[in-house]
Amino acid sequence: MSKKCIWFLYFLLMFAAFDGCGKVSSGTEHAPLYEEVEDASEYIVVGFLQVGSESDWRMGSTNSFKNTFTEENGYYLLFEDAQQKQENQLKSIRNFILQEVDYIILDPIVETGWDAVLTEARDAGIPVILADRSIDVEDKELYTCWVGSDFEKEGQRAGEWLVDYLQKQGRSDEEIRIVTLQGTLGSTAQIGRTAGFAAVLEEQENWEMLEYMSGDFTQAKGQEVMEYFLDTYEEIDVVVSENDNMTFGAVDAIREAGKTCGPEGEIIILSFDASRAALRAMLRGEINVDFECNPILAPKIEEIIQKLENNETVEKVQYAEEQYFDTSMDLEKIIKTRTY
Ligand code: GYE
Repeated sequence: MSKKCIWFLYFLLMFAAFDGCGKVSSGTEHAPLYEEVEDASEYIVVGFLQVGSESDWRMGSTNSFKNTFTEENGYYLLFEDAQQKQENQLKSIRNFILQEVDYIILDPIVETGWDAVLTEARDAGIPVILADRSIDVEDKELYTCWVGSDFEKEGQRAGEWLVDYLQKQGRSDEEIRIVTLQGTLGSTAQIGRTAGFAAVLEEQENWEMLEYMSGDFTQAKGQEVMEYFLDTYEEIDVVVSENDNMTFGAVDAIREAGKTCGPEGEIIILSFDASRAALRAMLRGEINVDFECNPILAPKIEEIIQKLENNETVEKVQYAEEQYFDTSMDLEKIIKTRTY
């Protein structure tokens, strides 16, 4: 099938997805239609399945893909925002297969449930590259490679930071009560961060994890869950929040409950992502420490695609470099260098 035909098919599929009010029924954001593309065969056509737009991290990731896979760079990017629903990603992969895209880049919302659809992609001869989160499939050949973060290391680093911080505060022998705001359950970021922190927690006799609960990586749910924690537990010493946006919600809930947090407050806050907005909140004294997670993955993936185009082999797993930030650092200077 020629690329022109593919675009025509795409046009028809999108047309079929419109409901009577002229809105896209799946609620996802769609790429430009056939008529807007002069000749797609000039480009490497990449279908990217984004998780959603739930966080600052996510916006950084979206910008990274949109700025890298440009027509100027020789790409035509089909961008799908799944609004945090795996069923939307499954549908979009099947659409990409029908359109015979050259590559599929998948940021999977959760780890399980991909075997069938990725077998379809393999049968169609379309390479699948995983970005950010990973998947749990029996046959690892169903994807070409994964570029993301070592989430378990991030969680472990958070636990080790807390051991060290409490020691410096002379609180090593105190009873430490912790709650965790988890990300989307079953996502690699949640699984890894929870497991990494738990490995350190297990070794501390005086730490108690009061409860784990998911805030789905959003500010609104983060606030709701934190309100519940504050209503339920009289004493909370530490909040582990698996992303910055849930942290913003948690900080609001703490304030509304008449409590304080951060280096000078009652509750120690550990966060993940290290977005610019969170580092600003740290400057205001609301967060103690933030473990970086790098969303700028598209340039590395573009390099991989170029290698694949030249029939070169690529590494199966590639981790992004990461660090952490706390108030002992020159945050004003660091904020200026942040890109998300
Ligand atoms: O931490 C969070 C986002 O998968 C690493 O997803 C990503 C996570 C990130 O919603 O802010």
